Amino acid sequence: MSWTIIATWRMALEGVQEGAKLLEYKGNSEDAIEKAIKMVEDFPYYKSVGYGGLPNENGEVELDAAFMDGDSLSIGAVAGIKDFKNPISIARKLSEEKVNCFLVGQGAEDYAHKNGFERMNMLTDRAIIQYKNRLKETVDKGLSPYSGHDTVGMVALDQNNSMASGTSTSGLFMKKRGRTGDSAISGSGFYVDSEIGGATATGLGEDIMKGCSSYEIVRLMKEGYTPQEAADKAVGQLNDLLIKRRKKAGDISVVCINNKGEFGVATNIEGFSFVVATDNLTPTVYVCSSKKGKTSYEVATSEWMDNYMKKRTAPLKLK
Ligand code: SD4
Repeated sequence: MSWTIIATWRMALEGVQEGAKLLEYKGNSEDAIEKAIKMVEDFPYYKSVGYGGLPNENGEVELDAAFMDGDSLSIGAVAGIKDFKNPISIARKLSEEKVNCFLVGQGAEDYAHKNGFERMNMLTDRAIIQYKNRLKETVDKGLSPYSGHDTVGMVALDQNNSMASGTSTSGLFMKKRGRTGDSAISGSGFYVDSEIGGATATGLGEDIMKGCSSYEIVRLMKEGYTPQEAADKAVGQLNDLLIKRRKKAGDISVVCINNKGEFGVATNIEGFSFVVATDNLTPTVYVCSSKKGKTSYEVATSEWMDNYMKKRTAPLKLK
């Protein structure tokens, strides 16, 4: 029987490897998503997800996460949650609630506490250095504070044809307190329906939400487009619309799979990476480029992989 798991960015590799093992041994897609995303959240060098995530402009790490079960269409999500170790697990637990399944800020923290989730200070020394340096640059040079993003988003299909999706992010570096993007918003940052397929997005949430990109991709797959066609069409159309109406489009990248496990990917930036594993493909990192609305991708070279980790783990100094 076939299975597939796909995720945004190279940082998902170790998680996808674990998720793939589960799927290979007939584990379900929900467990695979939670396990894989937890691994990304726990790795301190990834500065845009979970522990080690970069803070908002007040120096607080506010996290967003969501979980969706493609069989029941149940959704759970948290936004702006502070001081809890694994937002994806809280989102999954919330997906079991009939109402009150999307909680923000203090309400999300109260729920997590009541349900026994582990508390943790998510602000690392490394993130503090980046915050202080950025503050200095922003004040000194008047740079826009909105930069730095790499949300992890995943979709999985298991051997019972069940699908699930999840996201986790610290959002945009130096965001306003209380700001949330697409990642916790159903249809924008993620969507999955086991009878069709699923998609997840990363990039500038403010723009992704204008196109409800994940739902749009699933809708296009339902109309008969292949995952690759659906991804290119959804990203291309939103990119063009934003340029037409607003003169500018933010970063938009998506990955998706249909319920046969075929995958697609699209981006309007250079260098978007993603990870995919199937019953026929060991977990593999690809790097994308986009020309005239068509996305192509190549297996990441070992040099690219080495540089990626070196860059993430390089010592940081206060400027
Ligand atoms: C957000 N979409 O909060 C997220 C950030 C992100 O890759 O994806 N970064 O807007």
